[in-house]
Amino acid sequence: MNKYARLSLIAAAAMTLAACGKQEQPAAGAASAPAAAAAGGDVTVKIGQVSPMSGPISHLGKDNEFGAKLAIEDLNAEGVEIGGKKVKFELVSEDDQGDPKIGTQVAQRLVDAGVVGVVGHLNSGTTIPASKIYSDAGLPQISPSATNPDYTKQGFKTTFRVIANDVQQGTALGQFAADGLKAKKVAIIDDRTAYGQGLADEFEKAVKAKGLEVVKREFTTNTATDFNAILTSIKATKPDVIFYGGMDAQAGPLAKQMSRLGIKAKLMGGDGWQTPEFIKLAGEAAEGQLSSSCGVPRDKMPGFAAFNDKFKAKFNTEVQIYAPYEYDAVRVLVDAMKRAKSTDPKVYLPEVGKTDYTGVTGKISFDDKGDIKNGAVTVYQVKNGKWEVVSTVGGAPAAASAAQ
Ligand code: ABU
Repeated sequence: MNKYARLSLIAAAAMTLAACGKQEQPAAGAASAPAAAAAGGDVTVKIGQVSPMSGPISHLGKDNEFGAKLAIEDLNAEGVEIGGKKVKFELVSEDDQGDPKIGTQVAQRLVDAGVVGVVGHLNSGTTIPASKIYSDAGLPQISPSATNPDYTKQGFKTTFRVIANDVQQGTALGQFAADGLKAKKVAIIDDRTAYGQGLADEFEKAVKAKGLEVVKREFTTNTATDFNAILTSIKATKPDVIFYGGMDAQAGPLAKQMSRLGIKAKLMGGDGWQTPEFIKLAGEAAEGQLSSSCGVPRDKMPGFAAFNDKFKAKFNTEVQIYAPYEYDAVRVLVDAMKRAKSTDPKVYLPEVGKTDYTGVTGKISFDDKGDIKNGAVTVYQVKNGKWEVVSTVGGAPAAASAAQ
């Protein structure tokens, strides 16, 4: 084939592509979506989501992914127009296994895949290292669940979260241990992750500020299942409260083993185990235990009832914890694209910081670091096999009452 014949073939191929009327959003830093749209037809825009969809907390990773899937499905059903062109959203989902190293690998994969924004990761321990990769690529990142304060303290313009952080959560829990439970002595265990250790540190500061005695500080790992040695040494110190900074996969067996050892102290912790899975894993030992979530109670969320109905119908399972926040995080990205009239991350990133959006979980706006403004923390207790609201701090009017 001569040079002119080859050129004709290339030109014909290019015309065929244009006639298809559908173009993929280019990778970050490449031509913008409106430029693609100007060539004619709809634009397909990729949004990334990352969570641990395998391993001990895969139930939470899938919960996050389901939230994102629902948001993408709703947006596509509604029909979104950005910069005068119809946009179809596509979810690119990655499993980071809750491992910081894999977290950075999949973050790079999402950048290479040409996503225009990322919702995730789930764990603080993966979210923080991955955030450098997204920042370098200029991609907005919204975590629906990572609560370690360091995530938004790095000076990146790309980091956001739609829930309260662990300074707020640890302080609320510490104050509740002192004022709500009237505890005098506490023991603290954490799983040595960025989240578990960070939250335990904040809790320790808060209880010490209230004059409580920390009788023991122990640690385990986020894959451990046997806590008997730790609990036996703690039992001798007779604490009123044992605080566990970590996830439900450990908190469930921990509660069970406390019960078997005859430990009467209340088990307390944060959002990592304020889940139906904790109750399933702990069985009868869940009764009376307390943990918090970083948000208002579900009956105070403007869109939870409708979201919950859709979620159950589509996925045939109950919401664990972060799915509604994940849903909102996807919609916050798209809301910013609409206001910027562009799906190009360079163009719409500044609009993410100016968000003023009411979603399923409530009102979302960000401070200058990317933390949610007026984030709430709600303390729950297991009563008759179900999580019941005990009190809420911030975000919504407080409704404090002491747990029994
Ligand atoms: N916020 C609890 C679970 C996720 C994390 O921060 O590691």
